[in-house]
Amino acid sequence: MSKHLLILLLILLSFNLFAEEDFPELEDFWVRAAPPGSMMQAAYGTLTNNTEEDFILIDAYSPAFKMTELHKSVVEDGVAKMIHQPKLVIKAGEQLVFKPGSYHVMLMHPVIKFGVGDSIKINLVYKDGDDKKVQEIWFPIERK
Ligand SMILES: [Cu+2]
Repeated sequence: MSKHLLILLLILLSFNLFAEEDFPELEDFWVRAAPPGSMMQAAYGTLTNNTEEDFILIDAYSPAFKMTELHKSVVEDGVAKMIHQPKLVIKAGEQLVFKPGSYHVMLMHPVIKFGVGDSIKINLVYKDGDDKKVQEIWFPIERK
């Protein structure tokens, strides 16, 4: 096999590997900075599904927190509450927006110290048939 053909095959193979790891695109993602000692923080961002398949977000976890959950903030009878979301479907071509007062990734009980200017890794877990697939994202800590 010629060297050029080998390189071409490697390039094609790597494109193929990337194709298998298609995920919704995440934009404007951030974690709201919290005062020291805070037990809860939230992550926000917009997930856009530019793929041909539907995505089902079922969980999230972060090495920086003991507990992570997918939540939605709602107001019921004038009372604000957060409801655990066991499954969020992002259909092909659609978006899921995590923003204050709505969907968010709830981050509870930090295990390391961090602040504005740092980034923390959050893994988004999608259902994949009987299996799961994980999208790793580094979220910047921001004050806004
Ligand atoms: Cu919450």
